[in-house]
Amino acid sequence: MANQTIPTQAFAGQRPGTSGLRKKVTVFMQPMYLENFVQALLDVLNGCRADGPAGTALHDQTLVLGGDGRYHNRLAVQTILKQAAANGVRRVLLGQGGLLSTPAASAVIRRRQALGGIILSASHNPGGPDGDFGIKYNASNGGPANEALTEAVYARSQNLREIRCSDASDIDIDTLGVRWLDQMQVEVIDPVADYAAVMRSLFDFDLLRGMFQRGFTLRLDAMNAVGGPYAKAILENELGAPSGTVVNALPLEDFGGLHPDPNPVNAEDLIAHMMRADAPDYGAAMDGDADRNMVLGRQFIVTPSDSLAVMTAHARLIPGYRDGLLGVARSMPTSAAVDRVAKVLGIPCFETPTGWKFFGNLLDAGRVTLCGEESYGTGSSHVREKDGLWAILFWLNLQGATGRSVESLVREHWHTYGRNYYSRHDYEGIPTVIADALMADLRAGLPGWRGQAFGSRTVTLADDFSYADPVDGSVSAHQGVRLMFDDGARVVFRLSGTGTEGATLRVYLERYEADPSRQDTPVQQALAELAAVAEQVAGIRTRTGMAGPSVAT
Ligand code: G16
Repeated sequence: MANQTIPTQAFAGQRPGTSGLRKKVTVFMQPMYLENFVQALLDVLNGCRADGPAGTALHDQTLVLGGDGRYHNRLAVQTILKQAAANGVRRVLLGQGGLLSTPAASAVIRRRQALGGIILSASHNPGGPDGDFGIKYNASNGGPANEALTEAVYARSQNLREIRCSDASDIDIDTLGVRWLDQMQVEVIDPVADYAAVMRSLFDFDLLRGMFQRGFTLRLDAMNAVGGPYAKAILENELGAPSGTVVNALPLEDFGGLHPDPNPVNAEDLIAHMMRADAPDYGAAMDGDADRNMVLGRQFIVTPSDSLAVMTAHARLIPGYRDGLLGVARSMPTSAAVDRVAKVLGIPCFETPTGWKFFGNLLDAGRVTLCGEESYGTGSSHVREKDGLWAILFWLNLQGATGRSVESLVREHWHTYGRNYYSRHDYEGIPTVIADALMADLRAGLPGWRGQAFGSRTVTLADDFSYADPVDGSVSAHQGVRLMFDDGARVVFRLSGTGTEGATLRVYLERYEADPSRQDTPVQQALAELAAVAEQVAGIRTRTGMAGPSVAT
């Protein structure tokens, strides 16, 4: 078989966002669209500059490849394999059937000491021919590539004139074992094995087995996504949870029409089960690529920010964290609930921009052990991605170790540390020009807000969040407009970096309540005043014509 050199032209807009390049499937299916991005990536990994000649750095390297199984995944895998072969990659470790959850890909990269991995996923975005597709690169630490690398790939993509691709036939990606694509070795691996080994090293599997033996009940909704096989293998096959504990467990190319985003809006079936009088003890869900999680108790929903705080407070009860935590990190829009725990524990707490990639340096430098985000993501130093099933097992282990329910763990937490009422309001599908103008006006108005009163609250800080990475010194500016008030409340505005249609404005609302007798107000009611401030400051309804947020979680 021969390597072909095929002329191409650059596509505009191939700049990776919060987590890789995400576009409509129809965009990715344009001839050469995927190929261009992959060539740009392989060129950069091969040591090329934006417009320099091809290098050879990949010739003795291993890459990991797999995705969440959404529509276009299998085709993309074959294309990428042929491009990798023609660009001199020595070996590819491929998840069987082209499947690897995002945290499992991270685990494989780390355990097998690969150069990095290509992950095919648009995460929680809907799939199918009319849905979304995505591709991202994770580096040798197992974590999302940093901005320097993604910018280099973008620059290269804009200068691309040709791609290199093998004209070999498609290979069998469904049978475990080693095969060859030209000079490149492809090893089709069990997508679960490495990941399961990591979980075994962190949690008390005997304790968990005993819980299920004694009749503990769990409903885990895998949302017809890639997490299903992982959850079945670990919970049902290894820990003895009854068959049927994991529902929607078969990964489907269109997620069975579900929106695989584990939040109270999109996981409505799980919420309905957990609100019933005969609800299971514990409920949980994962997203399209199994890196997000939502945890619930009977008639009780845990917010991601509270989840991170509770996990931090009790981490020593989990075998993998019995020596304590080095520190914790949260993204800026995530509530400050975990900050209070870190203070009591006497450990550092870092505030980073949105995007898991910002946690990588802190984890690599040994400055933090747990990380979390308001967007239903929690993780630890065991991999370099957020990890849905890990978080679900952590909460299971926590319930087993304390003998307490999810609700009682959270309520006790509020009692001890106070409650950070928290909500995110999303305004989806706004025309980009309107969203950009709204943010530009907010930024322009920043100097005038300090000292301004809104009802009983006064603004003490108004800024556009900027992050200086404490490890490598790199600065990421314009990460979100913040209004902080004298009572600790805040309103944050930013545009999503993961959408594929128009713009999504995210408004994050938070206020603190120390008094246990006032910790039971419905969340939207508790935050109504702050929502009104956000509207007053940004004029969202007038500008967008929307009567309210499309999603409030
Ligand atoms: C990605 C990132 C997360 C981020 C989330 C939302 O998650 O990895 O760090 O919090 O997007 O980002 P945005 O607010 O910009 O839409 P995932 O699960 O989509 O990969």
